[in-house]
Amino acid sequence: MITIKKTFFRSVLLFFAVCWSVSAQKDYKLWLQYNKVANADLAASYLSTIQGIVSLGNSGTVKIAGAELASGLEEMLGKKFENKAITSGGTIIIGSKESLSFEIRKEIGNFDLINNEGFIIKSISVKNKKHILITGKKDIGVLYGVYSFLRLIQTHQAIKNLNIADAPKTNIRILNHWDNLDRTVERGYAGFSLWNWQKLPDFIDQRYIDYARANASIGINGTVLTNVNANALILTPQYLEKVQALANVFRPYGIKVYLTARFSAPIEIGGLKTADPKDADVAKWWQDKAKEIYKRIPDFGGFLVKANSEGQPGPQNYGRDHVDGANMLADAVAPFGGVIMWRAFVYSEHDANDRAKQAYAEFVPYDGKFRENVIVQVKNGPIDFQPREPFHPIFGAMPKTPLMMEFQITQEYLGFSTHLVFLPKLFQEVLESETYQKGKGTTVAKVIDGTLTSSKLTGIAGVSNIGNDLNWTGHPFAQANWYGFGRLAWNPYLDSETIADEWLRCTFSNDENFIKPIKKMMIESREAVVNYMTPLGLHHIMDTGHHYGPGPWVSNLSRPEWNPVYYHKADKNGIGFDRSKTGTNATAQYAPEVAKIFDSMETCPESDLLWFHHVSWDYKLKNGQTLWNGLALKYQEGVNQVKEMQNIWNKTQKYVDADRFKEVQMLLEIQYKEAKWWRDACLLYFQQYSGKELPAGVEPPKESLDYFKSLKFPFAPGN
Ligand code: BDP
Repeated sequence: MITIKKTFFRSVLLFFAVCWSVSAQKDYKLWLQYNKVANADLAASYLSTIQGIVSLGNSGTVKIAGAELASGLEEMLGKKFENKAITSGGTIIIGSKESLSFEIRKEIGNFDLINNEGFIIKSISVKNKKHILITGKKDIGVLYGVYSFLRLIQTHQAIKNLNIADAPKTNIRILNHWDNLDRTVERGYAGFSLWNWQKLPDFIDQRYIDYARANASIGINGTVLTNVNANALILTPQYLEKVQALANVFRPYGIKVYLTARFSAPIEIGGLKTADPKDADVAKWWQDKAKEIYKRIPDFGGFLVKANSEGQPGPQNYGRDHVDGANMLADAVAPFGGVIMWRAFVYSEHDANDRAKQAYAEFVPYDGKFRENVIVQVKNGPIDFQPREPFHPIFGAMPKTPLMMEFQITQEYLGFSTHLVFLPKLFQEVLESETYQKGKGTTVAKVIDGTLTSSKLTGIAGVSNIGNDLNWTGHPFAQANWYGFGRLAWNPYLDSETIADEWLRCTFSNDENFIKPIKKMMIESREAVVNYMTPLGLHHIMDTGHHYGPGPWVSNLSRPEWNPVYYHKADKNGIGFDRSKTGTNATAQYAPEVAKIFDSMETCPESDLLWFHHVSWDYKLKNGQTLWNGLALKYQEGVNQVKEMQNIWNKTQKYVDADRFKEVQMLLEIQYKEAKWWRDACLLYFQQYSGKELPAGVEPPKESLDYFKSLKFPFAPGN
């Protein structure tokens, strides 16, 4: 009896252990699930086309490409694919231009359709035998081509008569990790930093390799390992040795390592008395530091710098300006091909001007003054990664300077990793915005991909949402934001719906009954968050410091522009920040065509209304509602949208593994609760000023304003 019980108990344990590991693997595998192709006809057609693999070339990158192809195909088609000779037919030939025989190369003809990172996938015929060729000018193109080919099968597309040429439209496609050396992550909601500094350089966690795979599969080619609020210690030999180990792991995946440079490092770790960029010893110190780094890491990408911003040191500490600082560092890395990504996220407590205007005011006069290897990194909007902001006016105003986009993938202001919000929708909105820099059609995307300026240095950065959580990003759907960021960095003209479609098929299922409703849910999720947090152009009304939950009442912070009351300006006359020409005239920082639209309440899109205008509570919105009623109804709409997301998700159980189904279900429940929290807290607070009743259709709050104000979150993550 006892043995039976024991055996039973053991098998139950084993059962759970197996279940756990299967689902844990699913979460962990991101969009690289490589699910078996269940449709027999489709699988048969793939199998009839593919007989084997021919791998040309010996580099680490081509070896990885071959291994990825073999294992991906095996998982999806249930068959091992041997290395074959070209003579046998039906092979997938992988190799860079150089590795191809003349006979095969001439099948491609023109390699100039692609750049050095691009790829070509083509059905070809050699001696009357059919093959699929995956090639590029360089090995990295071959790897990107392999991931793209695997994605065709992941998304159940035909692989007959292929003729695809694709290449990235930006050079620097990079994740910015705000990771500290103690492994906490600033604004990180998915656990601790991946970088285990204590065990590096000798212990190479499998996660580093899987991180590189995931990034390479979407074309990300750079990673800034450390927080913009930088620690100079990363530049000491003790840490550089560890950075070198990571760079060695990432290199064959085409990923360059970058670091943040603390401007005062020459003092802190160099023993100098100053960090003045015009001081010869300081410049020499950075030159030597660059030499030291490049000796270890010959393809080191360069530095990302946050200077004279939110208390970080910078050239202004010595009476110099951003150009002096950036150019001094640029000169240090230039001999090695390095770049400086200099951030334009600046605003000062000593400047009484509207915060939204400060970065433009400071940086635009520097246009054309930076060295060739400097790229200015600009946040998507003029304030700070809000659920919605109009595009940053700098994008239309520095034609002689390479500008790179900075998006935030981690959801600092968008509900952390408990809220489902599909960010590519937000990214797309920004990229499609018309700057009118050179008339109609000159969108933000055209500024940053260099079409407009023919800039050679182009890029898109995303503040990473990755941590050491089992599923990398905290929320299973936050993986889609990492994925979508990478896809948009590769091609800023991609549609977010296409991205959602791809991601869902690669991550969950190809079943249309699943794809259709869930895609719709993802696409609408962004507007839902805007509606229940900051509708009609409201912004920065999150609670203090951690930015978790509503705090429109906060007014006691030392710097005025850190207080939500600064941004919403609610009073008995109305609500909103007058940035039109009757107010701070921030609209004048845009091209006249854009300024004109934003300037008038009639033409300003209602989604940005309170960003640009202080509007009376009785103002009539386009739908005929008064502003107060319209605002309240928007908050309610956001809550309803989350309820609808729950309804949609609850119907998908049969298409999703049990664990991910449950995880998302629980997270949506949190999101629903918090959407109501946002609605109730904000409406109760603003009601003090409007003095009006909630309109019909808005659920009355169950708690008092004092209750919402009393909520404290001393250990909110990421702070
Ligand atoms: C703000 C974050 C802060 C960052 C800063 C930045 O709250 O943690 O350091 O941006 O981008 O949004 O430098």
